Amino acid sequence: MSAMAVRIFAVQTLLCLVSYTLAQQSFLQPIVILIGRTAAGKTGNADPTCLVRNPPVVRRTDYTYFPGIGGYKYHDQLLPWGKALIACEEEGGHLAVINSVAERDAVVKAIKAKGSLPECVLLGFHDLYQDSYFVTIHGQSLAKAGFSEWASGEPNNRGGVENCGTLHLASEKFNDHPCNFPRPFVCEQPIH
Ligand SMILES: [Ca+2]
Ligand SMILES: [Ca+2]
Repeated sequence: MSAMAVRIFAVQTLLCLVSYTLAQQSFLQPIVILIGRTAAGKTGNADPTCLVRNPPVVRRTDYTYFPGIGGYKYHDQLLPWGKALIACEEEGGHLAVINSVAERDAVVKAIKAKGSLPECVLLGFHDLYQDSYFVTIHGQSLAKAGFSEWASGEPNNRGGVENCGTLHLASEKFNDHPCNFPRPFVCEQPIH
């Protein structure tokens, strides 16, 4: 990267940070968009709203962070899947998506740190779009997401109503579960 490119990048980053700070005040949105467009500059490789759309993640004291994997919060409150999904979004995370064996282990550790182990926790995957085609809440197949180990005999779609994903704690593997049956859940904050 040339010295000029470095300077342009520094200015873009500064403008992004300024626009992110100003974006906390909704009445400043027009100014924020203007600064964001300026931040894109001639290179055009910065999104007009840059960091406003991708604000720096603020670490929360109620999440447990695992370097290089993510941050997790175990909620022992029982909620149906759809409400758990919203609860995670409202605290700035998402219903946990397991992307590796290491991440599964991190989630289990975060749950165990809270004391007694539940039978299962709700996770961010489902087959609500198409029966038996499980996808994450980000629309990826489980294989593409990076973890697709099912507990023995699962997914079994018992009663024809098991469309939401859980982690079964005895096996530390996946199970399909009725979406409307309240269970504890784990939220994830994707931070590295
Ligand atoms: Ca994840
Ligand atoms: Ca099942």
